[in-house]
Amino acid sequence: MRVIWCAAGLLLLTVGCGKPEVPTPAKTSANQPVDAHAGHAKHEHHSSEQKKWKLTLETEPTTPKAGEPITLKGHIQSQDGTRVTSFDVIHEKLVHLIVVREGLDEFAHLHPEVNSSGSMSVSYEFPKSGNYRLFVDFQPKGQQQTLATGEITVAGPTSPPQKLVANVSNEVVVGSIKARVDIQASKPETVMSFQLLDADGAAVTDLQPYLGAMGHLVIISADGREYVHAHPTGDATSAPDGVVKFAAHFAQSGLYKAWGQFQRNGDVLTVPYVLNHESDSASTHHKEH
Ligand SMILES: [Cu+2]
Repeated sequence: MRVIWCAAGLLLLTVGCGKPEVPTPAKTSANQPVDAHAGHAKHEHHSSEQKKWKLTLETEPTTPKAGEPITLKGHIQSQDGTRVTSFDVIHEKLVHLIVVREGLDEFAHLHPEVNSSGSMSVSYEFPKSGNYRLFVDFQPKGQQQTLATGEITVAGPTSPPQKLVANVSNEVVVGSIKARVDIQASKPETVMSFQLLDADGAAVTDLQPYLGAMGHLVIISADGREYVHAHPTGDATSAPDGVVKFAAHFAQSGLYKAWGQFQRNGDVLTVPYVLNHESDSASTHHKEH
């Protein structure tokens, strides 16, 4: 296992001897979270925040292979090398770990255990080979919510990254649920709304709070550089009409993939949606069908 530090503090963890296809090192601003307006002050990311965090990752076994369970471990250091050992709880968890494959066809939202020395540990099984990007969404005690990113290359049968394509229909079917996605792009924030319907078209009336909110929304740019963890507008603890709205600030135009997560009957439902964000247009209504 080779561990490489890039200038911008981006950790590349590569496995094996082959030269991995690695994205260019992040530019100064590239690792900064997108300003995410969440309706709660403490969840807002500020683009003025220039602090860098280093994420060191390792896996057991050292060579992660697609379809094989591994233990993923890591810790975070501030720019001066100080390890982050105490965290403020964000949405019931000390750290939220988002894992995506290059091309954004695979997504996982994990909650590693964190010990008193700040070591994170979680079991995971990478579904496919390829390059994965990891986002640790956390809040060092007494500071602002922030982000540390890393990368892992996973061995296994070749599985080239998929080209990201914007959804043409605003309806997404996930199991027995249909989600109708509506996007109101305006300044300063874009409102993304998910209307959840049963197989028979009736509104889902029994959504449960998931990690302290009626839903969670992660949005990542096609190149994996920008990350938003938005939360519902308002502080509602129920959504009797099956509608959950999120607000997010996009830094620039481009293709993004969003994953809305909701809980029903104790199960987490993940609704993926690819959108083309145009930051210049005052309103980009998604076409009906
Ligand atoms: Cu989480």
